[in-house]
Amino acid sequence: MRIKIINPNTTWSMTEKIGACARSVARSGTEIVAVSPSMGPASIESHYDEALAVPGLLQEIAAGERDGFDGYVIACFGDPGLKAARELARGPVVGIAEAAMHLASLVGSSFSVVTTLGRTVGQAWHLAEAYGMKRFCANVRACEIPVLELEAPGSRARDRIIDECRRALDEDGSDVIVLGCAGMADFCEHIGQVLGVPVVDGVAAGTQLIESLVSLRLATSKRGELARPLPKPMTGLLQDFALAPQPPSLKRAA
Ligand code: 2AL
Repeated sequence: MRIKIINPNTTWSMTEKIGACARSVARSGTEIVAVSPSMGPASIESHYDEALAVPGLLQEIAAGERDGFDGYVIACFGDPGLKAARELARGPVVGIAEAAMHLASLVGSSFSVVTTLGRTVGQAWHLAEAYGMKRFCANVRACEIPVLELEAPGSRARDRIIDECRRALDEDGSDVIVLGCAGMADFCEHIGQVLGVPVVDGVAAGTQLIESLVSLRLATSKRGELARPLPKPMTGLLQDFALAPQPPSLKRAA
């Protein structure tokens, strides 16, 4: 199967890291293609960044449909554009926050999310609520490391995340950690070994969930809310986003 992992920010060093993490957990027959959009913010750590990341992300979904991908992972912890992507794609689409929270809920009594900047904490709570995961979510904590600093050699990012995880386990009453940024994926194994509790990285969780959905032939239902968007004119910078009417043969299949 062919899975497209979209890092909705435009920092390709992070995209390559995400691709390597996905490949390290994917089945032997799975092809992983990791991309960033051609336009958008370098990192996503505000509602503004998130909104502006979505058009480029949707272009990548549309290109993926033309290239015949079987499923998609949106590799940013805000799960930007998830429902729009589901409308556009024939195959399944998962976001890393929903993937990580769902898997975390299966391996403990409650989880703490440890994320980047404090200003992203509200969005993580919002997603926990929207996904029905709030009752498993003991807390959302930030280590005040900007996304792009996760990769900076002198940032001591991994140790600072471990310190925050320790505080989470001590103070929140949780027994599982969810890493709140795709840029933390390469820290997951080490942090799990140091803490001795399950640590869930959404890139790995999302990759394996998509593999499961594709192999079970479970794709987004096209019966109602998540049907393909209706064709209509789009104006200005968005004119290339206008969808063509679907030929009747495809309509029946959908
Ligand atoms: C993220 C993420 O996963 N990618 C990005 O650019 N921002 N999440 C976060 N909480 O900062």
